[in-house]
Amino acid sequence: MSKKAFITGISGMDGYNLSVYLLSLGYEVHGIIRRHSVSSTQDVRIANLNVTTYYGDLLDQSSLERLLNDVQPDEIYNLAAMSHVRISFEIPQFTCLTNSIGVLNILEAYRKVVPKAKFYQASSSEMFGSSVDADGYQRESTPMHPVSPYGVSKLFGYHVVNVYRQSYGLFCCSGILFNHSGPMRGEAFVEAKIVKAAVRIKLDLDKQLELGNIFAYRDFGHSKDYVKAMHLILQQDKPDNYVVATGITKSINDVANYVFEKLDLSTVFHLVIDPKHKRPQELDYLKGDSCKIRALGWTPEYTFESMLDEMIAYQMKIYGGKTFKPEYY
Ligand code: G4F
Repeated sequence: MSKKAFITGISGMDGYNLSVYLLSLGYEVHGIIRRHSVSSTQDVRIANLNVTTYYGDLLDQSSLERLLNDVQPDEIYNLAAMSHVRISFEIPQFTCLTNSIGVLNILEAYRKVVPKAKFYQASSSEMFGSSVDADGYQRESTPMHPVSPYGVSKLFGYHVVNVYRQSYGLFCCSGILFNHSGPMRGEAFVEAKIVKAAVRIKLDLDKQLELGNIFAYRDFGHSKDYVKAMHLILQQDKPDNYVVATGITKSINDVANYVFEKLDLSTVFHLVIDPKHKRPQELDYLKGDSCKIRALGWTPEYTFESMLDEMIAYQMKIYGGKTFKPEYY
């Protein structure tokens, strides 16, 4: 009989890529979608996948319990979140409710209804905040000092998963994922914003790109590689937490220069710095040491360059081919 997966946040980039991966492994895939008023854009990524979706919400305990009881999943992937760091400064309470209490809600539903299942929590490198080990890396043992409401909210989720593992013997784990992207990435995130703008400038559809702080460093991987890590984490004999990263760090300026040069453009003529895109407090530097998960056999297939090349090609197809798809957000 095929294994069953239950994914919160199934309509996001990782939800899409994880669904594709699990379907390729023969899983039956179920997931929840949060209802919002523009229903046409709600499941745009996953509309053509053979997955079963339901309305649900991390803040609606009753729907979580009912659906877990109906589906009886073998694996639960909690990917749902308010995932935008700058916006978490604007809606801190909603962010914390969803990313902290929401995790507690689904853990409680899991504990009560399907405690034999395995549980994956999407933890984030944003939890490290201003903390870096002396050798310039962040790893599982690095102290966490978040610098945003988002980082704090994710840290709660991370700790409560540890508490439920230790207190109740549940198979619940965190993947501490560093920035990851790909063609399905929402354009509110910087690398996707850069690629879309550069392609539009190249095609004379736009003139300039506005960015905030271009001197922050991030460790960028590809979502397709990172969803394989999520699955691998749940295939182990013992539950544990793992950093998932490439170990290579690039500034946002590096991203912009790579993308613009790839299109024979220059940031000198098209890039404008606008303080409105800056955060009240910035996380300056991320570089992950993923030795622990690499010891299980995980290794990323994409490089920084091949990931951005794929994203450029995807946007070129959308705008160059004049086949406008609904925009992701
Ligand atoms: O693309 P970003 O918004 O991603 P950020 O804040 O690193 O968060 C992402 O990665 C986390 C993992 O570390 C995830 F947990 C989280 O959900 C999300 O996927 O910003 C990246 C950097 C920041 O330093 C930001 O200040 O780019 C800088 N930046 C400069 N101009 C900009 C812009 N970011 C955005 N979104 N938009 C700009 O115009």
